[in-house]
Amino acid sequence: MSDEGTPKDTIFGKIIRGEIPADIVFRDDTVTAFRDNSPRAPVHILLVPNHVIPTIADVTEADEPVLGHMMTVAARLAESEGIAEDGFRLIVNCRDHGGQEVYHLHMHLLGGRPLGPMLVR
Ligand code: DGP
Repeated sequence: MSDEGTPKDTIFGKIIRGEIPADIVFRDDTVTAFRDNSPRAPVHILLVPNHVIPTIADVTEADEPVLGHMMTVAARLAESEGIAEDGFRLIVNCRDHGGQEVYHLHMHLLGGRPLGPMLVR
């Protein structure tokens, strides 16, 4: 099912549909992963479900397969990017206080250097 033209459609929908360019590193029927265009670490990849879920607060039990698959894809990408052994961080920002900019659920995969404390105090 395409989200094109729905109010939920975002820039990530356009990337998933190939309407705007992105450095895509993985794609299957469920998930697309591409490099963040404003990277905060040597490796900064966004993993996005192909179908729009606006935020992690909107998930239901029906989304559990895609959410689990995103974790598996993240682990495999960490290996292929060479950051699995040293370690990495997965982040899902949610809504205003979480700093979410794009309202299409996505998980950040970050690594390639020590990432410091989880949050600035
Ligand atoms: P968040 O704050 O969690 O919603 O993160 C959104 C991220 O998306 C941010 O790190 C920058 C990235 N981003 C925004 N627009 C684009 C785009 O058009 N292409 C790519 N590759 N990344 C984008």
